[in-house]
Amino acid sequence: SHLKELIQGIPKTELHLHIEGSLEADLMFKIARRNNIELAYKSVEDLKKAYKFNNLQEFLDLYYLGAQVLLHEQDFFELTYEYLKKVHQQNVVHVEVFFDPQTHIERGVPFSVVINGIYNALKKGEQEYGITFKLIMSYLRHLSEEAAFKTLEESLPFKEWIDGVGLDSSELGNPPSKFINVFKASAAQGYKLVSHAGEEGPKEYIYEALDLLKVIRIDHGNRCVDDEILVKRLVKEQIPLTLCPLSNLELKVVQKLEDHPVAKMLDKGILATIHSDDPAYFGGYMNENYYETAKALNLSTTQLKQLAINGFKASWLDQEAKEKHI
Ligand code: ES4
Ligand code: ZN
Repeated sequence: SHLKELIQGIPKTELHLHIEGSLEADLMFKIARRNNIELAYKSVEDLKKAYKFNNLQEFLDLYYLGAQVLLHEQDFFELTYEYLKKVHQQNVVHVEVFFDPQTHIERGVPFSVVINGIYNALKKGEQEYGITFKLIMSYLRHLSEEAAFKTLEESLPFKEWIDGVGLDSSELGNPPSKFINVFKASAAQGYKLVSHAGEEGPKEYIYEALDLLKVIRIDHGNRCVDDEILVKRLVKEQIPLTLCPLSNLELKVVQKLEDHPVAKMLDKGILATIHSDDPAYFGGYMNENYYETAKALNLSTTQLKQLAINGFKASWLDQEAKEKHI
């Protein structure tokens, strides 16, 4: 269709992608077999039938289960390289990838195994496809700040490979304020700061991420629309919001895509961008997120191009690289 070709033709950035959330069911089975791990599901079809979520936690339970097949450097490499192969076909030219070290460290997989596999694949993707990248280590907010501090410590031998830190996992009951000290320490190590906020949690968590954690970008941030003063601030400071429409739909953050706030946010002047979060679980990579959102909200060509331009503006590419696309 015309719309699909238009979206395909736009160079895009992926700024909100959990690499563990790009583990497709067939690759999960392949790696499980290789590692002699028994999955709780008989087949790929069986597993995919379980991909029905009423909220964030129901998804996270399955996402952490799936990640248990990842044991060796090769597994993390394959996961990441398969992802890059896929988005190269979608005209994604720059990625900023989250990984969750604690999900793996807690199972006895060393930090070095996780990051070597991911980083080597990102390097290969850059050489083979020209996809530039940044890497963001995300702390799990359902765990303690002390656990996040241990993770920060373990990351330091690899700090030249890590561009920033984030905060993800179960939002309700785990406000940004729980992580003030570890974010401060992370910034002192030269890491850039981002945080999930206002996905399921209230707008107050967006304020906390900005004022207490000092993040430079908000992941999701849907709930800002509840607060005119917050919206004005996001516009004035041009704080990017990395939105994930299909994720929001699958996790019931919105009841239908027609209710998604992205068009209103663009109208207000918010630096909103569209990304895929956990594409293997939510049924779409970048192009599918753009396409379904465009259809539901009747987005214009100008709005679609604006979303992609916003992606470059919101990225951590240097000014010269950004200007080729904005
Ligand atoms: C996540 Cl959709 C979402 N929200 C919060 N944390 C996450 N980790 C992976 N996907
Ligand atoms: Zn996310």
